[in-house]
Amino acid sequence: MRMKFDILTLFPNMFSSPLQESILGKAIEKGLIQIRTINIRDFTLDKHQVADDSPYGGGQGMVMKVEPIARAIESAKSQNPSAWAVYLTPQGKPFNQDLARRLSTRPHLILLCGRYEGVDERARELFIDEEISIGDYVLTGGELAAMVLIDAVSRFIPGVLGSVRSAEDDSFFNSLLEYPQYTRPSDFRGRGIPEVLLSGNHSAISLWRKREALRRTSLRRPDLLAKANLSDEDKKLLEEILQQIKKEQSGDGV
Ligand code: 4HQ
Repeated sequence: MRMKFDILTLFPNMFSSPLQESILGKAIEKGLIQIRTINIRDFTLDKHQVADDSPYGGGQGMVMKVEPIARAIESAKSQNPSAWAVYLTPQGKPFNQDLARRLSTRPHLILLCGRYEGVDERARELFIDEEISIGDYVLTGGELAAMVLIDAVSRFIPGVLGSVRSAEDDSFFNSLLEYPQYTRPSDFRGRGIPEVLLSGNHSAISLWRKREALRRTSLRRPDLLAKANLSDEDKKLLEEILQQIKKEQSGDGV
C-alpha cells in the first residue's frame, strides 16, 4: 500500500533534512511513504570508486558513467521489476499537478539524479522509463528536482495531508490559483480584511472565494483558465469578472 521512492544520487546527504520535516516527515513516520537514498558511488567496481568521466568527443565537464547507474537501478528494480524509473532533466516532460497525480498511482518510483553534464545517454535509453523536467532553468543537479517531485506526488497519497484533506479535494479550485487567505488580527496597521469573511454567511463566502480565484487566475495565469473545466455557472461568473476587470483597466471602475 505504501509508496516507495528510491533516489539514486551521488549526494544522499542532501535528502536527509528536507524530506524529514513537517508533513513528509509525518508521512514517513506513519508508513505512508518510504524514501530511500542509494549512493551511486556504492555501485562502482574500481578501487577509487569513480562515478564520472570526461565526455567522448571532448568538451566541458564530466559525464556520469553508465555502469554504476546500471548496477544501482538494477539493484533497486530487483525488489520490484515493475518499479518506474524517472530521470530528472530539463529535456523531460514538464512536471505539473496532473503528472504528479499520475505518478502517485505508481507503487514504486526510482528517481535518477544527474550531476555535472548529466548521465551517459545509454543509461537513459536502457534503464529510464520517463524523463521529467521541473522547469526551464538549469540546476546544479537533479537532487532538488527529485525533492520537488516527491513533495508534490506525496500530497496525493491518502493520509499524507491528514485524514480528511487530500490533494484531490475542491476540484473547482484545483485547476485555478488560490483565493486570498486571512487570519487574525482582523486589523493590521489599518489594513482590514474583506467583510464577507466575518459575515458567517457560508454561501456568500464560497461565492466570494470563487470570484477571487477566477479573478486572480485571469489576471496572473490566463493559460490555466483555458485548461480548467468550468460549469456554465462558473463561466457566467468569469464573464462578469472579465467585464469588471476591463472596466477597472479603462479607469472608470472603483
Ligand atoms: N538538472 N528539471 C542538470 C535540471 C533539472 C530541471 C538536472 C540540471 C540534471 C544534469 N532537472 N542535471 N530543470 O536542471 O529537472
